[in-house]
Amino acid sequence: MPAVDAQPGPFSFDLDSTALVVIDMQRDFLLPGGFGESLGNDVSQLRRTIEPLAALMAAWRAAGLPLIHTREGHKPDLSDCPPAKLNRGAPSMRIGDPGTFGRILIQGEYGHDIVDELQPIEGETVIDKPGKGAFYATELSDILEKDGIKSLVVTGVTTEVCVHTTVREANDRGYECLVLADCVGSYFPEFQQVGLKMIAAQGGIFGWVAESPSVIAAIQE
Ligand code: C5J
Repeated sequence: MPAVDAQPGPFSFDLDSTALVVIDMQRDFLLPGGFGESLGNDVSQLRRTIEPLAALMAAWRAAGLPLIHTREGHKPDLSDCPPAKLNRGAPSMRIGDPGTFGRILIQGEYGHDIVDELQPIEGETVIDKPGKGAFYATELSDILEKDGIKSLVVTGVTTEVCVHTTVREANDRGYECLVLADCVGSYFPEFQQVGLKMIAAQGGIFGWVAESPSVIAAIQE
């Protein structure tokens, strides 16, 4: 069973029951000139994850292991977006409004899709989720159960929002979660730092935190 150096201690995982989850690496969040940047965010804080994540995904695919992508977004008629979510953010820059890359966070729009560098390949699962967590109102639980998955290697954006929510949801459902510090990103450096600390604190209250090169080495052994 491979093991990687992690906080708060080594993380061991079984290659037959571990999936890589790549959360919301979407153009609306990551592209310069897009929705994320238009809200005043520094997208370079997220874009630094692209290169290590591409390397991890290549190694993961080469090892023939399951890879699941998620995309946060809504139907064009917004019927799956509750007012409590829709009414957030700057007026005229809300979900469904026209943005640089199409209607913001709407399924089928250019901005809703995953950045070119990390596009899914044939056979990989893509989960469209209306919430922050990847389990809420999606088929993720069923897919993991069907495939006998027990552990998740969690990556993507943003650390304190959709990554954290998904890890917490996964924890409550009995999954062991390893979060990769170099493959998750926040627009806010302080949230990145504290978000990662919160996962591994108290003996790993939500899971483990490591760096992607140690996972790549472990699966190539
Ligand atoms: C946000 C996400 N930050 N994917 N979404 O609204 O974290």
